[in-house]
Amino acid sequence: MIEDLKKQIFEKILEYDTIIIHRHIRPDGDCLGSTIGLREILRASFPNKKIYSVGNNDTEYLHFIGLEDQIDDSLYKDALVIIVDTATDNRIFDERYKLGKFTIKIDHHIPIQDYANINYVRTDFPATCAVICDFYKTFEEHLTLPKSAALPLFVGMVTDTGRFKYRGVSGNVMRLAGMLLDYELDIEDIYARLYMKTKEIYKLQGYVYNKFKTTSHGVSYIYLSRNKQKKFKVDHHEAANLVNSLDSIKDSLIWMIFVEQPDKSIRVRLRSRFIAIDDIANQFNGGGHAQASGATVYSKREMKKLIAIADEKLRIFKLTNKDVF
Ligand SMILES: [Mn+2]
Repeated sequence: MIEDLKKQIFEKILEYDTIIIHRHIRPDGDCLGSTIGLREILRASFPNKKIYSVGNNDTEYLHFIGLEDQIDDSLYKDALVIIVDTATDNRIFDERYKLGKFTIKIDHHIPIQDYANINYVRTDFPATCAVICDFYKTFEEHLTLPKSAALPLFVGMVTDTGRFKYRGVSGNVMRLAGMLLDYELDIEDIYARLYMKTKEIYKLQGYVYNKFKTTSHGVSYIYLSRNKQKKFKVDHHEAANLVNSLDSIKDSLIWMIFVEQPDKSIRVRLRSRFIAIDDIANQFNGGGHAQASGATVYSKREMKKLIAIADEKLRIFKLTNKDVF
């Protein structure tokens, strides 16, 4: 089945002279890494085809892996469109993917929507970049992987695996990453570029470290109002990323950040180890993964309720799991 799908995709790539790669809105490292990585493989392998990776280059910190292309609508006529790293069609950037003649989805998220003509989804891989590398390995004899592809693909693997830290990282994934490192990528340079933070974020992080609270059974949390965000000159997206600052507190198995939004609602990011919290997120207009979820509450009172539910969950968990803290 998997081998079959790969073969079908390869045949479509051979068949079309114009190939246009799309991705999701608000792209991260894996998203841009897989679009640019795939583009560079295809360009190096098929110099006579027209290959584009469509985007507006709005993610500055990732410009070092390569830039996206701005193309004319007319190119879509008779084009093959490949959409990477995108689970649902409402998240595809941009609408013009519909103008293509044939569409292929390549992804690693839980498949909730088959929006393309061929849908190739590998939830066994932790990053779409790994899916692309695996595809390359399968057709190695017919494809070329240049250094300009190795860099974006490696970056995508690093970012989507939390620097090779998540469970989805298998021996196979490490071998694929190793294949990319063999291009003599400068790993220190890459990490330095990816994990730079502004001094404003550092200051706010200091505030989070000083002011976070912990409930009696170990839920650590912090609330960041609009005023605080303004005071520290940090926007609400950046503020929400600070949830990770609370990730390794002994005896605190659940941690969360509450960030007041411009519309006054409160965005919640929930994280945990050893215990699932997606059920809590589901009760508060959210959802996600077992140990990384998001939710929204609309008042301080609702926020307290959410914290109380998490605390109670930990109380019960700790009764039966005495040695995992
Ligand atoms: Mn991804």
